[in-house]
Amino acid sequence: MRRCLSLAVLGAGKVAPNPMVGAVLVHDGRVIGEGYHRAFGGPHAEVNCIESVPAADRHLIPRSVLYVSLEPCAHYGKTPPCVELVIKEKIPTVVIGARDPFPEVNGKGIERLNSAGIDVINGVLESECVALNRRFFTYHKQQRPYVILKWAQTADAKIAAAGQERLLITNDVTNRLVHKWRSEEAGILVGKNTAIMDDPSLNVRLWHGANPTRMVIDMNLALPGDLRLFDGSQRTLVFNSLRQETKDNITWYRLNNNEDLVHQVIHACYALKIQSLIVEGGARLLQSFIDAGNWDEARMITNMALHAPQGLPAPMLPAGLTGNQSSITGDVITYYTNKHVHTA
Ligand code: AOF
Ligand code: ZN
Repeated sequence: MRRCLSLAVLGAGKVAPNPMVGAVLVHDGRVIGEGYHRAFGGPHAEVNCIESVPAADRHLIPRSVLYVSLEPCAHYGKTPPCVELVIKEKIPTVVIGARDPFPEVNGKGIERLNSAGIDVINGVLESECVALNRRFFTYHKQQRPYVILKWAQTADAKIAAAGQERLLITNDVTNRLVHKWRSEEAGILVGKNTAIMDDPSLNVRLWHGANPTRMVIDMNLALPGDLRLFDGSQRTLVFNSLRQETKDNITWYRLNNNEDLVHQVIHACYALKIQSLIVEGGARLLQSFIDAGNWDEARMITNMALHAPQGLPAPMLPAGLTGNQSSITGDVITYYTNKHVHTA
């Protein structure tokens, strides 16, 4: 199963919104086939695994054990059901990492294998298998996107200088890391003030990978149209209270002024099939996600050499949380997870 997980990860960045899945076929202690889900819309891990078995070993398939990090699918999606392939190949035993929360599968794969007389063992390295696809699991089990909060702060916990002056907190290396983070999520969100003050592009420039859908909250549509956010270069959502419309690459998405914004944004992401969200500021928007308890991870970059005594205070996580720290050329990154959130 560990090998399945290592294989699954090779699909990172290429399979979303599908999960990363790996499969290994073992005969009498020897691996005879391996595969993983390589690309969205392409063959599933099980198919690639069985196809990889050399001709000389094919006769061993009916006496082998198939390990797969996610329950084999039972539905006709972009590809036919993997359970039918397993049955056709007469594989007698299937070891599964975690049940697939996708409503079209969700236990039906296991049921189908069982009723074909195949031995099924489920839940092997389950928490690792769920953690690998935490965005996919959160989205389907909790009907909401996986939420990552990110901010950069000075040594005295300020995220901006006093006044209009722009404060560069992170260094070249941590900037790259932030772009890698962006490439890993489906959506990226900022508030109105950040959009005006920073005029951010919210794209992936310093790393290879897909751009997330960028999103801004501008309830009264007060943002100027010449911001980088509106240059049409990338799918963009404008949450507002006035307009519901899509033009070119920009969608105006109407929210209700009188209801909780965090909750509405989360709900909209679910409806739009956005499985994960990185929130990049400003402080007020980040704080409202924290106060609502609506977050899964927080990633805080601290420049230990910079101070801004009169600056804008950074968001405050709930008291008592401890994070894991790593250091990159003077910047310290602290990773927090919200313990109240369960994905399994
Ligand atoms: C598997 N093995 O390697 C993967 C699975 O549209 P499709 O046909 O690609 O189906 C996508 C769904 O299939 C996805 O939402 C998830 O439930 C499952 N993914 N299943 O047996 C795999 N990637
Ligand atoms: Zn499948």
